Amino acid sequence: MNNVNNVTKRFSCALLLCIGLTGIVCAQPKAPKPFGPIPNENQMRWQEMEYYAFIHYSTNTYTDQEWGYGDDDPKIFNPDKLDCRQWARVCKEAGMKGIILTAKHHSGFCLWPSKYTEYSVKNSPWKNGKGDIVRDLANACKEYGLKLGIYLSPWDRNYAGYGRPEYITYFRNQLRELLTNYGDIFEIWFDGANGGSGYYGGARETRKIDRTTYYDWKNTYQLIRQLQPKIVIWNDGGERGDLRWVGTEQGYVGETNWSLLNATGDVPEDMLRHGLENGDSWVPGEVNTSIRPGWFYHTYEDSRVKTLPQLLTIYYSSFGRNGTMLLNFPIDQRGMIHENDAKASKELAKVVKEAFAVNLAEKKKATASNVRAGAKDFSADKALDGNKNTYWATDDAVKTASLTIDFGKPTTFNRFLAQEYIRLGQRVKAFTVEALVNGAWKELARQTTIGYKRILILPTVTATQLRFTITDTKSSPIIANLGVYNAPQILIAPTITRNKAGDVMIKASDKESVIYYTLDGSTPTKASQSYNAPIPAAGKVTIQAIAYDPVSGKSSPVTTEKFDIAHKNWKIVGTTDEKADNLIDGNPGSAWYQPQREKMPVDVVIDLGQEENLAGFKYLPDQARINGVITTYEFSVSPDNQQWKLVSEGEFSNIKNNPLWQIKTFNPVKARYVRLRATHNTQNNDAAGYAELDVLTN
Ligand code: FUL
Repeated sequence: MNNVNNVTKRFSCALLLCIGLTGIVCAQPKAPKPFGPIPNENQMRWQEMEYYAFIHYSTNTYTDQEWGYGDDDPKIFNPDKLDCRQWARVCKEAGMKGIILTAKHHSGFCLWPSKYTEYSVKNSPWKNGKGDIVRDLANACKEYGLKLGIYLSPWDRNYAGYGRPEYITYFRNQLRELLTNYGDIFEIWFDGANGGSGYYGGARETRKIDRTTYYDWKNTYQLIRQLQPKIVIWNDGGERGDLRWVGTEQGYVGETNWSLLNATGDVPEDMLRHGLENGDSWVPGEVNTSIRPGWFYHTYEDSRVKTLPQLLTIYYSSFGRNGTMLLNFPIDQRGMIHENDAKASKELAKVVKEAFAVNLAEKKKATASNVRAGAKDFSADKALDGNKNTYWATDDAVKTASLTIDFGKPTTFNRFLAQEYIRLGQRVKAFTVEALVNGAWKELARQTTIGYKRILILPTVTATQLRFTITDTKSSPIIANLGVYNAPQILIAPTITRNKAGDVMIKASDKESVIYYTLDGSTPTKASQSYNAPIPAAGKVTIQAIAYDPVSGKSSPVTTEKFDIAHKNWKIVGTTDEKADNLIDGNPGSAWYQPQREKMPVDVVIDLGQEENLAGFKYLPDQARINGVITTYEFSVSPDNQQWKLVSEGEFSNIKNNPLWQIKTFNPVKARYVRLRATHNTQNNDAAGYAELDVLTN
């Protein structure tokens, strides 16, 4: 019936057009009008890039830090194999479209020989001070057909005048250098970390600024747009840019994701995550995350590179949810992207290519409950023609509509992709996906927004038809593209934990696979020991495990966990709260908070039960909540819980945005008691919380 309607409409349109040509008055082509805010050309070009790289590289790479203080000698910046062409090659092979480089991170060290400071590559031994990494990368990007973006930290912990008006002149001079000397820049990135302790030309003090006013962003933006009219501005600071942060560095944006915000006013975390349905401006989300736990390179993270399933999850949770994916590579001390990172990103590209190789819906028979009347063809098959500039549109008054794809034969699939024609606004508020299985409709998904691109992971089904129904929309829906795919199954690496008693538990994420493990450092295979019950492992131990699917013969990536001494005889001193054991129970999912009456500084003391040869400690903040996250600390040890010796103090850099394991090492010392003193937290109040606290022994 729908088909008949479509044919009749198309026929009458053609007829009207013909009459029009012969001179009789006829209806003009009736294309839908834009609804609400729409992207500008720069935002559109950026959105279509979908996937691009971040590169973090600075003096931090040579000091094992996440945030340089601004006082490190430029001489430590001495790579022996720095190769921007290798960076570009890896990014190209990963399927990325551009690279954003930390030209200057918070330490103030510049990767280009800025005229305005001595704190740059020009005073490093690399190329005898004659090098320019921004230049080398701009050239490499050109060679590999990639776009170049720049991260210029507004916070500068080296510059003597930071916090005073003179710094704004300095900052703009640097912007001018970067935006005039290196060709087209597609994106400029202004991080939100602003003001705090630093070297500041030797003053070594804490400088506070008001990030909404200090940088006079309005005039800075004007300068940027004048120098680079095609740029998009990312700003997590005081002034709304063209793009927004999604409120987390863990690699996801909300399932409901509007590309809208209001031009002014506060943006709480929840709004960063989901956008604002009725916002007055187009401010789409960019999902930034690192391929490793940290943004900068640390050798101890060589085994912590995100696994394929983790990267795939990020893929589906970023541009599968109307965002773009900005994946970071930390450059290692040689000046290269580490081979583990290159391998992981290449694997992701391969799997994504396989998953989306065949669109099972392309050019299949499509029927719609409503097709817009007009001279142009807005019929259902425009959503299946593989052309993102044509679309299925309905009459203006339509609030619900469905499009049915007839595969012509039973077809197996597990992915659904939809794209709105966002040049005319983001409209769809809710939709469902159903499959016709053995003659009955079965609901596979009930979801909210679509936007530029939405991809759903569905349970695998075999069906003859798929029905996509828009159940609610701000204005009549306009769908540019639909896709249906059958992605190969990917086995997820198991998780390994050890409880307080010293028993190791290994868990697969599915029920079908078998777990194999090793304790001797060798790579597990299906010939290794199979896991059936907790493994007693009280001392230092390295466990590696895989999940193996006997049906396909496929294995998951390997999970490696290194455990130090067991916590069996450990006790939290000075509290009767049983929950305090949560911080030494080996379960990152449980946490303990100091009682409310405690004021900073707040101590936690552990009795290790016997003297140990200590060489470091590890702190993991609560993974479920954002309060009680310690930022500065003092760590002391004692033989008797009386005489204390301070062995490490400092900051847990970037812990607010990236609340991961914080690892600190110190010169080996023998002791039975350890004390972590929290001196500040991310919220500047007295809360101190811990998911885990652990020690490293020599
Ligand atoms: C954060 C910074 O403080 C980190 O060091 C990193 O550059 C990340 C991309 O943004 O907020």
